Parts: sequence; structure tokens; C-alpha cells
Amino acid sequence: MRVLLISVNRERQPYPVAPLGLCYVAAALRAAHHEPRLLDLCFSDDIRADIEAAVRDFAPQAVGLGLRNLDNTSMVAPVSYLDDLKEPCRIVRELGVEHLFVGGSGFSLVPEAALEYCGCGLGIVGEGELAVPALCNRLGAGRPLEDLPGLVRQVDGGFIRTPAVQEPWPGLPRRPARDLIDGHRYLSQGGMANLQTKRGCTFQCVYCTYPLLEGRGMRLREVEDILDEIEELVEAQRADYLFFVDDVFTTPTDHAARICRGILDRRLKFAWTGFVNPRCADEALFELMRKAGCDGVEFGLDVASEAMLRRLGKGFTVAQILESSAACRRVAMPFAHYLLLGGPGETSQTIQETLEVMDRSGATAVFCAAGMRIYPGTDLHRIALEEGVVRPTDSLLMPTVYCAPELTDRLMATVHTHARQRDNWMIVGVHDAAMGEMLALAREYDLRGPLWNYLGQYRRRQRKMTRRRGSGQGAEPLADGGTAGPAGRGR
Ligand code: B12
Repeated sequence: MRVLLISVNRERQPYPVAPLGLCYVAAALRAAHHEPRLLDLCFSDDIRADIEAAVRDFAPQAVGLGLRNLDNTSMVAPVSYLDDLKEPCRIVRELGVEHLFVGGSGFSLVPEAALEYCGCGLGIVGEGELAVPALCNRLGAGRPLEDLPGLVRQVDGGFIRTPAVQEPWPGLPRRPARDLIDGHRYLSQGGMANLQTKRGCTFQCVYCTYPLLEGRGMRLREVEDILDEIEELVEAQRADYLFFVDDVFTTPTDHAARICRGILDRRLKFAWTGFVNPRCADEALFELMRKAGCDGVEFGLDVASEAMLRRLGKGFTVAQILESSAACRRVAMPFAHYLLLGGPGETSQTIQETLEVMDRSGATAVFCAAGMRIYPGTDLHRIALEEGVVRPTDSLLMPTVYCAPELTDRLMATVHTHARQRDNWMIVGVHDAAMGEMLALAREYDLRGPLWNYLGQYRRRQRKMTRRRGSGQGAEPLADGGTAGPAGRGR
């Protein structure tokens, strides 16, 4: 069956992100002897024209639309991406394509409501590698769909969902079909390629969707296979920066360490980054990661007060935050802490503690957001229902955020003042214009990797420019030589 997969994600903040999930689905379709094609709308200037051209040229029998992001999860400046799905749905239907279905991580969090919103009757919840080929087999043969796993379909004005299955790695495609996307464009405009070394999340953070999307059991890839994929990306496709998209790169620690040793043994030269957790990385691992080219790590802390860490089920302590931060500093590993204030139980006292721990951590950058997006099926959803923040009938399709009543404007003003006095702080939703400007500058000077590594430099440059504007002199580049990555790349 000819299957056109469309990635509807047009978000370019914090940078454009290659549609890795759809590339996996395409690879699985190929393996099942279907003929996939991928239309990536990220850089499209005219989505109608591009969809029309793709449908005309390829004449697909089925179209699968992939929704990665539901919204930007911001309480300050919420943006829903659902219309980026609705419009392509409408266009595809107008073009008379026989079968249309929707999937992707954003979609999987609120499938029925998303289908209703887009006026579409069929979707796949969760991973697409088994479900999409199975669906296409059935659609092609005109056979009934109801017993397919991970399927949500409209029946008699309502929706019926069958449970999704999560396949261990040997059953998943060895490679995502990256040949179907413009990887060079993501490298030049997004600054990196992406790659996955495992699926699953064993942590129990109350608000988080990762276990819902990937399951609680860990499914690891073979290290040699990961290294082969890295080698293909770095040597054949000239990717010089990779993002490991795993929920936490450093769990299990020995898996991460074996990947790093393999990178060193094979002398693969590239820089990379990923998410880490204070409980699952020590100085020895950070040092090994650094040697293997890691030029920065991101900690999803959310909070740094003991009471809130416990309340949010984070599974690590303030001592572990400080120890892993110190370990990063000792091995000269740049690191960013991500905060999410305003969860259940947050008070001025817990915020004060978090601010103090951030100062003591010596982080390269601190990103601070307020308000937690509520997703169906999470503990936070249960808490929000109990507290009457949402009603059982609320679909949670549009940005719906939990914010502790104690987190008043006055308290947020204190956080803003704290941030203003520190070069390494960014408040999400408040400093977004600065992020946009940094992104433009970074790409202009062909810098790679996440932007937070340049935050201090950017802020100093801004101050210099403000002073110069007074004296009539011009601007200068963002990277003044930068920190040479451990793999020897100038950044
Ligand atoms: C790594 C990551 C990032 C990295 C990406 C780095 C990079 N260069 O790739 C960074 C930090 C940059 C990032 C940024 C953002 N992210 Co993010 N990210 C992730 C994470 C952890 C993994 C994504 C990934 O690559 N997975 C691996 C691929 C293989 O899986 P997948 O995409 O889900 O695809 C599978 C299925 O979904 C399905 N599928 C996919 N497409 C399709 C299509 C069809 C038709 C079908 C049937 C099935 C299907 O099959 C695929 C294979 O199994 C997820 C959480 C998670 N565990 O999923 C969040 C997640 C995707 N991100 C999310 C969000 C919100 C964002 C941001 C908007 C946050 C922000 N405010 O800045 C930005 C948007 C960036 C952008 N330009 O789009 C949300 C999206 C849901 C939502 N709440 O809207 C998630 C789910 C986390 C969450 N909060 O719940 N992200």
C-alpha cells in the first residue's frame, strides 16, 4: 500500500526537531512491504500546496498524520498546535484520499478528543511500528480493524480504544528511515540530528507522560547496533552533533557507559547531549561522557526543595542534585537545570529553597517554567480532580495547567527578580524572544547543539551592545571562539 506519512510539526523553538518517530514508522512500513513516503511540513511555506503536490505525485492509498506536540506546555504564553493537525486533515480529506489516520506522542495523550477536534475517525495510540503496518494490511485487504492493538476509532458517535502494545527492541526496525527527511536542513537549522538508545521510563514523577508514552519497563537497544547507527550518522551523513532523545540517557548507567566506551574505541568524533538524572550518574560516568564528546547535559529537576521532590515523586534528593552538579563542574561538563514551579504543595518556602539550591549548584543555565500541564492518566490529573482544578468531563485537549494557589503573581515576581540578577537564568514564556534571537544568531554563526551553552555569552554580548549603542559601534559574533568540544569541534 502507498502510505503518505505527514509530520505536521512546524514548531522551531527551541529549534527544529527532526521527525524521528515518523521515520521509525516509515521503516516498519517498508519492512512490511508497504511503500511509505514522508512529507515534513516543518519548513513548508505553503502547506496546502505541499500536501496537494505530494498527494498528486504519489497518489497514496492512506495518509498518516503525525502530531508530535499538543502544545508548548507553557502557562505564561500557551500555544496549542492542534490546528496544525486539523488543517492538513481537512486538506487530505478534500483531496479524496481513501484512508486517513492520526498518531504521534502529542496525539497519544488525548486521542479521542484530538480526533473529535479534527473530525477524523481513526488513530493509533502509542508506538507506530507494529500498529501502522498492521492497520495498512487490514485496510488494504478490506478486513475489519476492531481487534488491532493501539487503535482508536469512531463508532456510533463515540470512540473505542484498544490497548497499545510495546515491542522489545529486536522487533523494532534497526534504523529509522532517515533517507525520507532532509537531515542536512535539521543539522543546519536545528543544529543536530537525533537518535534513540532505549525506550521506557522507570521514574514516577507525578505529572509526567513519559511512562504513558514509552511504558515503565526499560527496552534497551544493543550497544553495538547503536554505535553502528552513530557511525552511519557521523561518517556517512556528516552529522557532527547528536541529541540522544531517551527519557534519561544515563539509565541504566552501565548501558550509557558502554555506549561512551564504544564511541571512544571506534574514535567517533562528534559532540552530543541528552537528559540525565541526579540519581543515575556519578563523576566517573560524567567524565567518560565528556571524553566521548558529550558537551552538555540537561537535568529535568523540576524542583530542588526536599519537600517538593518527595511530593512530585522525583526519586532523588537535594544532596544528589548538589553532588551531581558538583560532579559536572569537576569534569568541566556544562549542565542545565530545568525547573517546573507551582506543582501540588508548592509554597514560598519551597520556592526559596529551590532558588538557593540552584545558586549552590553552579549550573551553566537554569530554565524555569511555572505551572504543570495536566495530562489524562497521570497522578497529577488525579490530584487536580480531587482538588477540583479540573472536572471529570474536561478533555484536557487544550493547554490545561495545574498551578498551586500559593504561587501568586507576587511570588513569581520574586522569581523574576532572582532571574534578572543572574546571567544563567531563563524564564520560559518570558524570555522567549531572547531564545528566538539566540537561535537566529547561533545558526547564523553555524553553532551546534542546545543554545543554553551560550546563554552567559549571549547576555554579556547584549550588555556590550547596549553600551556600544550609546557609543555608536556595531555588533560582534555570538561565539567568541567558544568552548572547544571534547571531540575537538569548535563551537
Ligand atoms: C527528546 C525530546 C525533546 C528534545 C528533542 C531533541 C531532538 N533534537 O530531537 C527537545 C528538548 C528539543 C524537545 C523539545 C520540545 N518538546 Co519534547 N520531547 C522529547 C521526548 C523526551 C522524546 C521524543 C522522541 O524523539 N521520541 C522518540 C520517537 C521515536 O518517538 P515518538 O516521536 O513518540 O514516535 C513514536 C510514536 O509517537 C508513534 N508515532 C510518531 N509519529 C507518528 C505518526 C503516526 C501517523 C502514527 C500512527 C504513529 C506515530 O510511533 C513512533 C515510533 O514508535 C518526548 C517525550 C517522550 N518520551 O516521548 C518529549 C515530548 C515529545 N516533547 C514535548 C514538548 C511539548 C516539547 C516542546 C514543545 C517543549 C517546549 N515547550 O519547548 C518542544 C518542541 C520542540 C519542537 N521543535 O518540536 C511533549 C509533546 C506532547 C505535548 N505535551 O504537547 C513530549 C511528549 C513530552 C511531554 N511533555 O509530554 N523535546
